[in-house]
Amino acid sequence: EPLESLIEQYCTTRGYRYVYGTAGFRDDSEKLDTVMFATGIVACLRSQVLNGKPVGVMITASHNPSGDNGVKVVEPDGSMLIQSWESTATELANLLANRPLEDIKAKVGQLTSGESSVRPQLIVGRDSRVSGPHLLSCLVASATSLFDAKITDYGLLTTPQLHFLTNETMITGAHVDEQAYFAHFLGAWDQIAALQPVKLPNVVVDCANGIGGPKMSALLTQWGFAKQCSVINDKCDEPELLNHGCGADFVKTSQRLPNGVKPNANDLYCSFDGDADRVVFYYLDQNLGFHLLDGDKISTLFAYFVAKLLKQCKLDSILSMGVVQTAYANGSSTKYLQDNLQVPVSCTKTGVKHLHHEAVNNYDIGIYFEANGHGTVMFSNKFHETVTNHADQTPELKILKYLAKLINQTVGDAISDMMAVLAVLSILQWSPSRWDREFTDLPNKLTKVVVSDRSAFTTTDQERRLVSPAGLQDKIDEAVARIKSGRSFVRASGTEDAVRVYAEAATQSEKDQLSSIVGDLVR
Ligand code: 16G
Repeated sequence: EPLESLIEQYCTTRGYRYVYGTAGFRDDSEKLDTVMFATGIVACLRSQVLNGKPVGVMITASHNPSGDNGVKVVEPDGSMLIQSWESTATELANLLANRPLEDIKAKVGQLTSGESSVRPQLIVGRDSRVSGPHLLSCLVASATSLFDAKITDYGLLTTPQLHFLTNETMITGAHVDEQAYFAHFLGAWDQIAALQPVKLPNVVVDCANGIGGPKMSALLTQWGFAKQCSVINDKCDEPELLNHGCGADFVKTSQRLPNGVKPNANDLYCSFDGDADRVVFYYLDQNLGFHLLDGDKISTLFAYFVAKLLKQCKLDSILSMGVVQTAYANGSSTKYLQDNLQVPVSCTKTGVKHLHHEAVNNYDIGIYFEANGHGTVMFSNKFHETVTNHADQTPELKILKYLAKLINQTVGDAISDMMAVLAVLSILQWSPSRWDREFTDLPNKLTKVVVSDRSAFTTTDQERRLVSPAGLQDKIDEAVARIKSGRSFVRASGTEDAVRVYAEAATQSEKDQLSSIVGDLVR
C-alpha cells in the first residue's frame, strides 16, 4: 500500500503527546492507533539492528482499567527494550501524531528506505482487553507493509509468557509452542517435588479477571498440585470486571480481600494483576484478620531460603547474593535483610527495568521485588557453572538448581513466582503466618496528590530525595526528624498524572501524622 494511505488509515489518533515510560506506552485505548503504528516501526528497526533476531511486542495496560491499553517492546533475550531506544519510540510516536503529513512521509520514508536487507522478526501477544485486536492490526500494518516482517502472533498471553517465548524463539531459532512455557515451569516443579514431597495449605488464586485466568486453568490441567489450588476472578471475557475490586493492585493498596473470596483461615491466597506479571500473597488469621504478604515479604522469603541453601552447600563464599528494592520497600524489610540475614541490599528507582539491571549486574543471585509484587530472582552464568560442576550433587544443591529454573529468568512472572513461593514454603514447611512472622512491617501509607504540574517534582538518590521544587525537601526532612522511625519521600508518578507521597513511622498515628504533613507540604 502507498505510504500515504497507510498513514491516513492507521495514524488516526492525532494531537496527543506520548511518552514511552516505565512500562512502555500506556493510555486510553482510543488514543493509541498512531502509537501502535509507530511501535511496529520501532520494533522492526530494533530487530533489523539485531540482525533479524526476534523482538517481542506485548499489548497490555497491566493493572489499569479495562478502557486503557498500552504496548511494550521486548529485547530478544526477553528483557525490556534497552533504554536508549525508548526515546526513539517516544519521538517517532509524537512525530506521527503531531507533524504534517509531508514530514511524516519523509521521516517514515527515511527510516524504512534503509539499506538493511534484514527481514525483521516480531513475536506478539496481547492481554484480554477488547481493544487488543484492533490495536494489533495497527502494529501489523506498519510491520508488514513497510518491512515485510515475519510475525508470530500468539494471541492471548500473559506479559511474562511473551517475554519467555521471545527468548525461547531466539535460543531455538525456530517456532516455539506456547506449551513450552508450561512445560518449562512444570518440569522444574516436578523435579523439586520428586526430591521433597509437597506439603502445603489450599491455595486460592485471584486472577483479576484478566488473562491470568485462562492461563492458570491451562496450568492446572497439567499440575500435580492442581487438586489443592483453585482459581477465582477468572472471567476474562467480561471486560468491565478486569482489575475491578480484585487483583494485586487492589489488594496491595486497599489491604483487604478481593471480591469473590470465601474467607478461610487455613488457606493461602494470592492475587495477580491484569497481565499476570505481579503477585501478592495474603492469609487470614483465626479471627479472619487480613495479613498481606507483599513483594517485600516475597523477596525476604527467597533471600532467607537461598542463603540457607548456599550455606548448606558451602557456596556462600563463592556465590554472591543480594536483594534489590525501591524506596517503597518497608524499612523493616531492609533492616531484616541487612541485620538478621546479613544480605546486601541495593535501592533503585521505581520500575522493573531498574531493579532488573541492578540484580543482574551486581550479584550471582540477584533477588529483586518491588513492594507491589513485581519481581523475580536472577541467577548468573557463574551460578549455573558452579552448581553444574560441583562434585557434591546433594539434594540441597539440586533444589537450588531447580529453583533457578522454576523462577522466570526473563521478567517477574506471577505464575512462576507463585510456584516458586509455594515450593519454598513447602520445603521449609512454613505456614503463611510462620512466613509473616520473620519481621513486622512498619505502619506505612501511600497517597496520591494531584498537583498542577507533576514535572516540577524532580528527584535524586533513587527517588528518595527531591531536587525541586526548591526548599521542599528541607521541609520534609524537618517533618521526618520529629517522628520516631519516620521516613517519607515524594515522587512524580510515571503512570498517572499525580505525585505520590510515601510515609512510614513507628506507630499508626505517627504514620498518619507524617503522611498528612508531607501531603500538605506538596499541595
Ligand atoms: C509500572 C512499572 C512498575 C512500577 C509502577 C510505578 C514495569 C513493568 N511496571 O507499572 O514496576 O512499580 O509503574 O508506577 O516496570 P508509578 O510511577 O505510577 O508510581
